[in-house]
Amino acid sequence: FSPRYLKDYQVPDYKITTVNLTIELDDTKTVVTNVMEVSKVGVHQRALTLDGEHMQLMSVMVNKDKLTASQYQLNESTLTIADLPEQFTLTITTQINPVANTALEGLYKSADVYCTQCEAEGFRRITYFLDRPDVMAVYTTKIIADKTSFPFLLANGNKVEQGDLSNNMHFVTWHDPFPKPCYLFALVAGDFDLLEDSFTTKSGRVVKLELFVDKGNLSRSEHAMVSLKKSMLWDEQQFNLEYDLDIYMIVAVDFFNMGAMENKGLNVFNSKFVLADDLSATDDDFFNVEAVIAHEYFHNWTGNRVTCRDWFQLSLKEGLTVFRDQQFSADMHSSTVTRIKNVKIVRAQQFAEDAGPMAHPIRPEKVMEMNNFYTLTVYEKGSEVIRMMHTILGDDAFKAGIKLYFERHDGQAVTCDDFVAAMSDASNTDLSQFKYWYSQSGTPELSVSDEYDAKSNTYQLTIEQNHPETHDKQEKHNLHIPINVELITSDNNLNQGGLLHSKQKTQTWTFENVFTKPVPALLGNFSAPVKLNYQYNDQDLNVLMVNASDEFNRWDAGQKLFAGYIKQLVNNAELELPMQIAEALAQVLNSDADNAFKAEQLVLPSFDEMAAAIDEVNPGALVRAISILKRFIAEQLQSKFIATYQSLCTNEFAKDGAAIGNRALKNVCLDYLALLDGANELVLNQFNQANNMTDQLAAIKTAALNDLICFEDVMVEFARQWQGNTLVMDKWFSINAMHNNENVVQRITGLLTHPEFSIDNPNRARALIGAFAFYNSHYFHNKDASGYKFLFEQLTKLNAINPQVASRLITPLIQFKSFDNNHQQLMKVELEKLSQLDNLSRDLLEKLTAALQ
Ligand code: HT7
Ligand code: ZN
Repeated sequence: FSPRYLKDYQVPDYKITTVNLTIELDDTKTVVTNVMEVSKVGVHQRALTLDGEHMQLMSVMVNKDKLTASQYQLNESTLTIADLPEQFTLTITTQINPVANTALEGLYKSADVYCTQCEAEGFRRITYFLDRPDVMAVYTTKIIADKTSFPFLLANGNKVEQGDLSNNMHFVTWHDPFPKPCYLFALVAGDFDLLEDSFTTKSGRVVKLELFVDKGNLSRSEHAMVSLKKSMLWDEQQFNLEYDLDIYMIVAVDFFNMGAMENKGLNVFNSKFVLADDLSATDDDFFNVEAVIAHEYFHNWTGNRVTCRDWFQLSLKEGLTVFRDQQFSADMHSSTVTRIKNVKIVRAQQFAEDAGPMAHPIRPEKVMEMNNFYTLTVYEKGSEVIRMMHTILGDDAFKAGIKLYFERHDGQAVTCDDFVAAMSDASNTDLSQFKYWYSQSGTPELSVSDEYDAKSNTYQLTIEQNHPETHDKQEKHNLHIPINVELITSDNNLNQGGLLHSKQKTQTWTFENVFTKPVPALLGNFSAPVKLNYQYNDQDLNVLMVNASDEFNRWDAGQKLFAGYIKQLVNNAELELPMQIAEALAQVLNSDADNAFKAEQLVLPSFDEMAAAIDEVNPGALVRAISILKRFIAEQLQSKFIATYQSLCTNEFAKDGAAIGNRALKNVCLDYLALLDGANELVLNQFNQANNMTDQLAAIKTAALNDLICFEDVMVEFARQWQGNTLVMDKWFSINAMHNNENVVQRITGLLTHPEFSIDNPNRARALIGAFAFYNSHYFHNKDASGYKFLFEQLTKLNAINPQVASRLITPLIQFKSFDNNHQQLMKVELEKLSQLDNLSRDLLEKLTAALQ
């Protein structure tokens, strides 16, 4: 397992222009016949080396000649053929075993559905191929299978032929006219319910929309279809991008490694991001379904029409597409609340990744297992980098840049440099320093100081950039960092600020005509993915919470106020808390902001956000600090929380923005009230009265996090009500894993044998094992190491079953450096044990090597 380097990129020696696949589906002996038109790139005598693994090679033919074993070289992962002509037809037949494929990469069969997942390097498990994104071909795919079990046979592009064969078999042939890399190839075969609709594009073409779901789930697929149509319209309106094929298909499957996959014309989705109805899905579920549908749809241009030259460029498509889906969500919902959700992910999780052993730039330079680089850094920080360009250039110039990017590169496989060049050329802006964001890992830190001179009425802001060392020991440069600044005074009569461009180690900006000392609201709307240090006092933060004109800044000031006290409480649990905190929140509750925003303002920074901001965290002390602050607020504002809670209890269920905001605020009140007398009754009552999943889930979650007496009863009742509904039962497994009780490891160990649990299914594994390791910070980090040991045992199994899932779930263990020495040692013991496994997958090996070095 040796790493690959960006610097070693070379254009391929051969190109493959057409691929004709015939796939005869069978549980254990699927036969794939792959007829390719191949030609040399340039004049050379080099051999052709194709990628291929986990398959049986049946035959190789060059033009009409069948090769003997001595005419090619075959090893574990490649097939090499020498002495080839300039241009030839290569026919390769392979046999694969979809049922045995528990890794869910390539072609697999689970829950009676044949399905493929080829990104990043799964196509090489279907046939021998140049499995790299810069080899783009036109595909024709013929699928043959039993007609009764698999009435639907789907692949990319348009259906061109279908017919019956002997022995109850049938076939369908698909042709995709757009040249594509093999990672966008897809095939699905199964029996589904089908939701049909259509969309008329701005140029008047009618596109058929087809959504395939498990039988009986049609009523839960409406929201996904509506979301798709909204996405298609938004992309036309915002970016002038129109869909290109005659049909767009989405299939929801139960076994899937990630959220969804943007295969050309045939998206495959984890059913979690398709199915939603009023009773079984939360408001967050509805939001996420819409966002993921949009994300995959937007890939049709940013990813499919223009793709990546190599996998180091992954952020070219992912960062840009995340930015696009975030803008879409912001337009469909509250833009501030959407932005807050994005920022929380960056601060809590991406910052932790940047500080951990797998720190990498958004364009990594070294990769052992590509699946390990579908990271928060590539996706979320990548999106922040695109957002910064949008901030620096402005909306019009940014859109002109996107237009130029497509004019230059439609149909090509390109690099992040090509993208930035289009942005720079279209806007006439020098982005050369900005480009370091692509090559530099780590979270920059800004130290801000200021000086007010009452005599000259001037105010000076000085910003210093620091770039802490990262695990990859990269040399660091100063970056071009856009910093939104708003100067606020307590009488709110100052309207100054704007976008500062920090480019040097230290820079000072002077503001004139400032008649009272202002409070600076810095990094408005989180204008750059950085940590910021400025010595605010409580009064400053109060001024910002009330007077900042930007809602995001008001929220952020509150978060800073809370974070400051949590940090102090970590070191001194006896600290006396000032009434000002409660008063600030009382103001929030009394304000006329919308309830979704108020809810965000009331939520304290999470364990992960705080852990990313503190050195050598003692997890127990951090959990305790957060709960002390929370209890203090609950006690001080009890009557207000009760009044607000009661005012928001309604018998009617609605799904508009206001109703969603009401539920969010109500459940934040419940979360505080759960710490006080009467909690059990309140939670039980909400559970019994709930007419929607948001409220029902909030009730059981509150019972779990506060270990309320009603916990067991509500969990039994919930499971009775929802047994058989796998997506809802996943929520139940997660709540079990979050139980704030010393017996939680015993509880989840027992659940591993629950009839509805199966470690083979990634959603189940994430729901139970992942929720414990990621969200039960208290008991995962228990001093007796029982949490770490539990994770070790599950990873041992997952390593053999599904390395991709194992590799995601190891994250909380490899980030041991952010914890105190005691916990670090305990975590390392488990990592050492894992590194001794005989059959260690490349996925885990890469992470363990980085963590233990
Ligand atoms: N482009 C996709 C990334 C992906 C993936 C999806 C499903 C299963 C395995 C996968 N490996 C990589 C998803 C996306 O970003 O849209
Ligand atoms: Zn994506």
